[in-house]
Amino acid sequence: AVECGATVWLTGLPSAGKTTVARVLAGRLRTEGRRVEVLDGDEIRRFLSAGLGFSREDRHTNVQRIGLVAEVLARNGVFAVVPVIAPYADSREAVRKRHAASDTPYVEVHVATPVEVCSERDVKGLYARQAAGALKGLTGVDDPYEPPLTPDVYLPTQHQTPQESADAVYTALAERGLL
Ligand code: GGZ
Repeated sequence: AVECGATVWLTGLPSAGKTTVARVLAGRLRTEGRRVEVLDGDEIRRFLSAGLGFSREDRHTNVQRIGLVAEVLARNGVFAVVPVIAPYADSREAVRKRHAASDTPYVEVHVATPVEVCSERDVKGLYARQAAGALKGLTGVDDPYEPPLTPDVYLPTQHQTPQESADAVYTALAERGLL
């Protein structure tokens, strides 16, 4: 029998804290002996999704590719933690459906940091570049972000520490019987 895995998808705006929460969660799961892979959007875009841009179509393709990798890992007992924007509801729904079809657990986490807080944090300087006119099509500013209407976990990170956010996800995994 294969050990239980799951895909944990952290969707949210740039600088919402997706990667930070993913790392804290991954650390806790590893400490407890779980196998974990963090599939970071940034890294994936350099390899698996090299050549894709930020059009609606390219973002959809990117999300489907990452979804497939996560599903394969999760099906084989790994916790695939995915801090990727995934701005379109239908893209996320397609990933969820593929998981359901193979009976693979899928947990959607909305890293729901308000855009004002994200642009204040601006970890990568994207909001500043957009404001300066050097970047067009920034998610949440001049490109769409369709928030999940019924996420499995909702994280208002502006009121939480990264540890508290990660713990909320961990608790949701436990409540789903995935740990
Ligand atoms: C959103 C952008 C954009 C635009 C570049 N909009 O934090 P980063 O900066 O280094 O990593 C982010 C990455 C987002 O890729 P994802 O694969 O998560 O996005 S999606 O699900 O929409 O495919 C961000 C950077 O790319 N980046 N330009 N215009 N993020």
